Parts: sequence; structure tokens; C-alpha cells
Amino acid sequence: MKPAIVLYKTLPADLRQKLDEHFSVTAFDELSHQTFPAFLQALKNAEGLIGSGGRIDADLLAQAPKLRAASTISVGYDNFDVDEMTRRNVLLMHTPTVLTETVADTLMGLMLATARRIPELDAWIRDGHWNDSLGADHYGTDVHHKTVGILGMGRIGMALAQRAHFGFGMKVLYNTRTPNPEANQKYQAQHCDLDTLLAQSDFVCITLPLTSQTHHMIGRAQLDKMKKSAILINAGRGPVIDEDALIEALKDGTILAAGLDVFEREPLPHDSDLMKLKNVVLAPHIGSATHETRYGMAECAVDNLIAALNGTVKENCVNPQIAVKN
Ligand code: 8YV
Repeated sequence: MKPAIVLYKTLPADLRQKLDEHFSVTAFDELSHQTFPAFLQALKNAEGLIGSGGRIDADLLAQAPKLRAASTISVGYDNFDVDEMTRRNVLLMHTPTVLTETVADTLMGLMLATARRIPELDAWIRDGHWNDSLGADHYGTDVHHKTVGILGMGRIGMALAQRAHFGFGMKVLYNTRTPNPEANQKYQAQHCDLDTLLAQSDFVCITLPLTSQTHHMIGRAQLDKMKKSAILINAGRGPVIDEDALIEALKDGTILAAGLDVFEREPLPHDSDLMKLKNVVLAPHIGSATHETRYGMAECAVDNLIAALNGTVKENCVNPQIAVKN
């Protein structure tokens, strides 16, 4: 008998077929209030779980007594209780490499769009204001040859540093717990403490995961240390920034602007003050959202689940210590 699994995301047809070849699949398009009772019911027999989003916490895991592996279609796994999974011998698989370049493109895109005010000026044209040559009121600021400060220098930080250094001639500063000699050597990146990075960067770019250490790492005190001309970019996780503090800093001119792909609450509430500010570029969590990369992530997650349930895990495991036991 094929192992039972629960799928909670719509997959491309060929990948769905691949799952069906290996498993008996109960599928949901996504997790919602409507689908949640049936999802819980299906979890009771499930050995595997695959999808993205949702909160997979201890209460939910308690309702999945047969679960052996979960495969998230994402690099981030802050929505999983990893300690509880490890305690229950449930493998957690993720997609750490396939989206790196695409997310770095998103970061670079947000830097350019925010600094050059592209969405704001697009709206300005559409509203019929382009009747004369452009005045200084609508000028942006340069990106090339400025200083970018990267928080986190993992795969995505490295791919951003590569673009910034080689493509835009930028000076690269970064803050991590331990220096990254490869970044220093390849991109002449300089490791520095957070305060130095905040004080010296024209662009502060967040590529960090959400953990108890990174939660609200950028709050009022940190925003006060940034240049008045600085631009803050976040494509990591929303709660790394204290969003209320950021809104105040954008309103009172503490920093110049922000480009945000992630938020404390997603979807962004329609009454968020961020929507009212002209000096913010908003993106609806598009970091990895290209056809090619989303396909690659789904394919990786399907292969990860097959490996996890077959006991052939070689990579992409968040808690590999239990793979050995399997
Ligand atoms: C995901 C992301 O696509 O991989 C991540 O961690 O944030 C995005 O790339 C997101 O989780 C939605 O599926």
C-alpha cells in the first residue's frame, strides 16, 4: 500500500502525477477555514505532508500521530515547530537552494524601484501628471557605487552581494554572527557590527530568516542609527522589522524610504498605514514568485518528500539528526 500523504497546495500537473505514483494523496488547494476540518481529518492517517504556508505547531502535530515527514515548498520554515517535530521523529524538508538567484533579483529590483521611485512615477503618469519635463521633486537617488549593508550572508545574501559588487560597483558591508571569508574574498565584502552597518549603509537589505533572535531586530533604535538618506529593503520575513516603528520612521523622515516584500501580517491588512505612504514600495511576497522558480521549488519539495519517506534523504533536511535514525 502506498503511504498516505496530505497535499495543501496546487501543484503543476506533472508533479501532482509524480506524487500520485508514490503516495495515496489527499489534496487541498490551500489551507483555509473552510478546508481546515477536512485537512485535520486527513492528517490522522498521513505519513507525509507537503505544501506551503499555514502554522504547523505542536497542537497540529498532536493530531498527526503517523506523520514521518513534512516537506515545505519554501526555504523558510518559521511556521513549523521544529523542536516538536524532532521530538516526534518527524523530518522537516525545505527548498534552500532553488530560489536563491530569484530572491536576489527581487532584492535588487526593490532597491532600484524604491531608489528610482518607479512605481510612484508610473502611477503619476497614469494619473495624467506628465505634461512637462521632470522636476527635482521627482528625482530619485543613485544605486550604483553606493554602500549596501546586508543583514545575513547566506545563499541569498551572497547572490545579492554578487549583483551589488559586480553589477553595480557597490561597496558591500554585512552583519552575521560569524564572518563569511568567501564573501570577503569574492565581493570584497566587509563584516561589521550592526551599528556600523546601519550608520554607513545607503541601502540596508534584510535577507534573514525569522527566529527568536531576529524578531524585531530592526526597531526604532536601529532606524535612528541609519542615514536620513537610507533605504531599507526587506525580503526576509516581515517580523524582522518592527513595522509600527518603521511606519513612524518613514513618516517623520528618519529614513528616506523602504522597499518591502514581506510584512508582519500577510496579506497586508487593507488599512495598513504602509499603503498611505509614497516613500514605500510594496510587493506581495514575490521573492521567489516566478514561473521557473516556483516550479523548481515544487519539484524539489516533491523529491524531498519522496526521499524522506523512502529513507534516502541526502540534502534539504532541517533536522537531519533524525534521518539517521529512520
Ligand atoms: C515562499 C518564501 O514562496 O521560500 C520562502 O521561504 O518566503 C517564499 O519563497 C513562500 O513561503 C510562499 O510559498
